[in-house]
Amino acid sequence: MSAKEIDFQQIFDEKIENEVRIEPKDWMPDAYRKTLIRQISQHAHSEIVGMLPEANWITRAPSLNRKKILLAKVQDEAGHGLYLYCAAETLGVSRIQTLNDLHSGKAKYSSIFNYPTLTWADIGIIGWLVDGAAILNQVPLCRASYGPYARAMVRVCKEESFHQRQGYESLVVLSKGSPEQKEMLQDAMNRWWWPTLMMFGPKDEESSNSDMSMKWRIKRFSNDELRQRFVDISIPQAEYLGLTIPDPDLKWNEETGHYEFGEIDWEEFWAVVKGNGKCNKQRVDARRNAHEEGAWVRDAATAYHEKRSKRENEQKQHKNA
Ligand code: BYC
Repeated sequence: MSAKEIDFQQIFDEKIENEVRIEPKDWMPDAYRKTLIRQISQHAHSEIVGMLPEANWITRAPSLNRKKILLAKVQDEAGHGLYLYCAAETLGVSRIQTLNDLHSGKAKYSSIFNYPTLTWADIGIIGWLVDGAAILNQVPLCRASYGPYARAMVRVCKEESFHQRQGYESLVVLSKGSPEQKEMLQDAMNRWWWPTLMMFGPKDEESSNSDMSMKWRIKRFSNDELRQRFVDISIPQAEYLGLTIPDPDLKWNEETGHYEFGEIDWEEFWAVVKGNGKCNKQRVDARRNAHEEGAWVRDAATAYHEKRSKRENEQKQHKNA
């Protein structure tokens, strides 16, 4: 490192220490930039791919009101993806490069979206559990050291809170319904509980990025801490819905004040992360097709922009003449 770089490093370290946000034009270590691009782009892809399992139910929502709510929610997720792609761009990576990585299957996105949505109860469960897990993970990210990421998270979290509530509310209705509706709800719980716990990432001792991300104050809590918090919050909510948790090892520990829960199937987690989940191929194909089918919109927008710039330049030249 040159003397100049050592100075920059010191300024950077002091900012992190004093909770001063790092902004796009500030000097930052390459590894910090790289890990932010990695996490923010994965996060953006998760939002966009995450639209697919729910969009699958827009045409089949059981009432006009549920359809409106679901449409609004799925549209919010698109917005989250766009804020996050913009935040990644501030770090010097182009949108097309990021998207190409998703379409080629190189980029990761949250494992949870590689599971199918088989019944209407799955949609409520996604709102309650998946958005609930996302909130727990994302609220601390509102204090992430990188300004554009932290600011994007503030708005995202407000919307996630509505998503979580609409999901839980729809499940309360099902939980008071017919025996078939109750059975459908329990079946959804059985299929989504464990994949939701996997959303928080590998256990702490296997989390390769955590140490540095905590040091840089991108992450504030470890994967296991957030997972435990999620379990503690969700069990009473599940009990209110009359649900059984699909975990025979689950028990309350009076001494620690936390629930103890069974071992996650890490083989399944890594298989899904590596592209071998039930819907990985379907999800990436759907995104790639959507991108290809949207080419004419991008071409039209570019042509319009060029035409407008040309006209503006001509008008300027005319004025100056
Ligand atoms: N799935 O060292 P670790 C939403 C990877 S969308 C796949 O602990 P880190 C919603 C990890 O990337 C919200 N991969 O990593 C949308 C790493 O691989 P690389 C999604 C996972 O980054 C629509 C390796 O495993 N939320 O709410 O310190 C509808 C080792 O992990 C997963 C976010 O994206 C996983 N679950 O911690 C409804 C939050 N977990 O990159 C809802 C932002 C880990 O080294 N991200 N991996 O090759 C984060 O907070 C962190 O990146 C994580 C992982 C906690 C997820």
